Amino acid sequence: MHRGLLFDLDGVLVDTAKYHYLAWSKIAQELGLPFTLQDNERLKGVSRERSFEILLELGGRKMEAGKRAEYCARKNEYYLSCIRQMTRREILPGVCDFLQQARKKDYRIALGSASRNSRLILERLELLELFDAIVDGTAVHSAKPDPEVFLQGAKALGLAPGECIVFEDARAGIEAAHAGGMPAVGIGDKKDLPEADLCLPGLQGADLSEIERRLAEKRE
Ligand code: G16
Ligand code: MG
Repeated sequence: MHRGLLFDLDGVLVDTAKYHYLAWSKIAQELGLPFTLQDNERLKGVSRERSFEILLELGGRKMEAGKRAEYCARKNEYYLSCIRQMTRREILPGVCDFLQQARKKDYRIALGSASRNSRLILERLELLELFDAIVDGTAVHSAKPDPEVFLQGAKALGLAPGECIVFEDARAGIEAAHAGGMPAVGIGDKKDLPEADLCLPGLQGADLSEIERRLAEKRE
């Protein structure tokens, strides 16, 4: 039995990738850079600054650091204008029930996200009070696959890393969990997340006892 659950935000609790895509598309258009929905896959779980570097690489362009920071700030303004409109209807299916189930079973709950906007998003979704700790891009120096975000999450919950389970939709996040000594439940397809200890299509219908049982089986 574990005692804590660490959740990634984008792709696990809510689909913010579509808003990141809209915001980066505007920037790409302003700069005359090519950018498709397929390209956006490469930005998932990646920091804002690294995302912009990838965008520039896609168009074979270079830009000095000061200018890059300006574009990142503008992208965030576009992104925020989407986020401010979000409602609870955008919470991914099954998330609320799963968090309630976890609380009833006395698991401690933390967020482990790369986003510097995570608090605002959880507030908009009225999920903030279900979390015992928030660790996000405002507190973390090394991005996933570095385990820092999840190690800080476990620490904030007062638990050892091995007492926590990570829920992640990105390969870098699964890698981060394992590097931190935590099992990882992949949200998505096993073929996209081959390193995950087990995969679920989403949190809808997910059962914590069943997850614990499958993780224990894997350990044996
Ligand atoms: C999320 C998204 C990434 C985004 C990053 C930083 O990570 O998946 O696409 O670039 O946050 O977001 P922001 O610009 O809001 O600081 P995660 O870890 O929640 O999947
Ligand atoms: Mg994610």
